[in-house]
Amino acid sequence: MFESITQSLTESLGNLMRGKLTESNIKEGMSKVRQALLEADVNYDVARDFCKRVTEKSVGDQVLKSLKPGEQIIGIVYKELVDLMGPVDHSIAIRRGEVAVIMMCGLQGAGKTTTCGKLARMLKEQGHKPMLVAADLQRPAAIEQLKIIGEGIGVPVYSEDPGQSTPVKVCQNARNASRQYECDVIILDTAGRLHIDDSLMKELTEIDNKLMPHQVLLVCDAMTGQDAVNSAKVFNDALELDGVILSKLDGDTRGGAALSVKAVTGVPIKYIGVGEQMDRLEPFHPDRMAQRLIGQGDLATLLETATKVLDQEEMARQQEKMAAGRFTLEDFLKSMEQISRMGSMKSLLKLIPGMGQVAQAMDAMDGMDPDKDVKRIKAIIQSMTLDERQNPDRIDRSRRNRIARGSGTDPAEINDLLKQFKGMAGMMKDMMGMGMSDRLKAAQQMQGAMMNPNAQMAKVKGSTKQQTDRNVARDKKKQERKRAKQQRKKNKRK
Ligand SMILES: Nc1nc2c(ncn2[C@@H]2O[C@H](COP(=O)(O)OP(=O)(O)O)[C@@H](O)[C@H]2O)c(=O)[nH]1
Ligand SMILES: [Mg+2]
Repeated sequence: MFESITQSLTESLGNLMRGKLTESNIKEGMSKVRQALLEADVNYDVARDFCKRVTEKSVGDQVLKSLKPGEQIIGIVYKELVDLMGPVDHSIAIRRGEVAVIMMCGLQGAGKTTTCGKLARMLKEQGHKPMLVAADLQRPAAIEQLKIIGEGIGVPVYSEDPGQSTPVKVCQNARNASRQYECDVIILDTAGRLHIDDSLMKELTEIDNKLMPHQVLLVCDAMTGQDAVNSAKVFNDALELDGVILSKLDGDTRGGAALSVKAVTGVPIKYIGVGEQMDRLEPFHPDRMAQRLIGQGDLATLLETATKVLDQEEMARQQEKMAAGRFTLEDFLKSMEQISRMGSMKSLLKLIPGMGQVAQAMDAMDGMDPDKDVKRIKAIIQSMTLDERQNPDRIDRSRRNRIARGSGTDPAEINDLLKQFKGMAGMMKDMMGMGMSDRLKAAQQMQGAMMNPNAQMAKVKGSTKQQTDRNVARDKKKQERKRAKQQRKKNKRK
């Protein structure tokens, strides 16, 4: 998400961090920031005002004479970015004994119907009983699409024969019917048009006036950049929006819409759509987004995704196996599958502070693709029998050739994987074997090393080196024993 603006913002801020800061080079730096914003399709006035504010706050004596002026300026940019996109109130007030009405609107193809489903799924997970309402009578297929979505997430869908009804009637009848189903929130999937026109606005204001929705949310396609912002403005004038949901942020969007919507319309982005599947809706957090934009990653989202999508029981089982030294290639495959549920390796890297540039560098280099490696390793393990996955020592040359053929790889690659896996399993066992306090110490050391790479790295390196030395020694001993055994067998035969 937002690769190029993140890169250019990080670069221009990085330049400010180096060298002596004066009023004139701050201004020069800010004009680069402004250019980066414009290239990301941020609204012209928004970009200009943003840089003006940052410059005003940065050139004062307080900043320039401070100990670390560069860092102060990054702090100012961060805070201004947060203010530009926020604040956001994600709550959707649903009172007991009352049916809350959420009205979705937007242009055709923006993602309304999909987002209705995502929102219903999210509310259901929060313990509510949502109902979807097919209020788009423009396209016959729209009702069918909503029904399929409702079935998939286990949420009832209210619809009427489009020839016999009107959108307003459908919505009113749905509200009455929702009591029968004991639903506490209904989500109206309204019609869109390719462009804003009077008939659309008339239809929507009528629903708005009759139903008095608790929330009117506009779904905007992030890929359309400033067009999305302009349409948000028109919709807001007619309907007084409570929030915007920016869809398709998983695509190759430049980010201009996300950065301008709030400033231009005064309406905050509440949620973002990051994929076609029903679980791809996230609350929008301006602080996390700002952190990401200035190249600081987003660990909060990473941890949230991890607790949401990883199977905690399975992870605990695997941890036990690691500790007991019974972690097999089968388990390795399972844990890789778990991690890929969180997204691609590259997208995960970008969430880790400081790793965004690494992911970008990988993009620039041929043959550096962690996702390809994962795919290859998966293919290799999948070409093994269950017995081989659990007892990799049984993989001899002929089995290795078979696995290589099955996975479209080279026998040498299988060898490498088996060797790496052996080393890794040993290291994991050592880690798990450490007491809680030792593990904490190791983690602290690692953290210290990250904050101050030169001072602490030696220690951490030392400890992993000790472990590898131990592993090498152990492997050597094992091999010697094996050789001695084979020799004894030979001697017997003679
Ligand atoms: N990649 C991606 N596609 C989306 C997202 N939201 C919706 N879509 C796709 O956009 C297309 C139009 O969506 P739809 O809900 O039918 O739009 P509507 O006309 O506004 O109801 C569909 O192919 C959706 O799968 C999203 O967040 N990411
Ligand atoms: Mg639709």
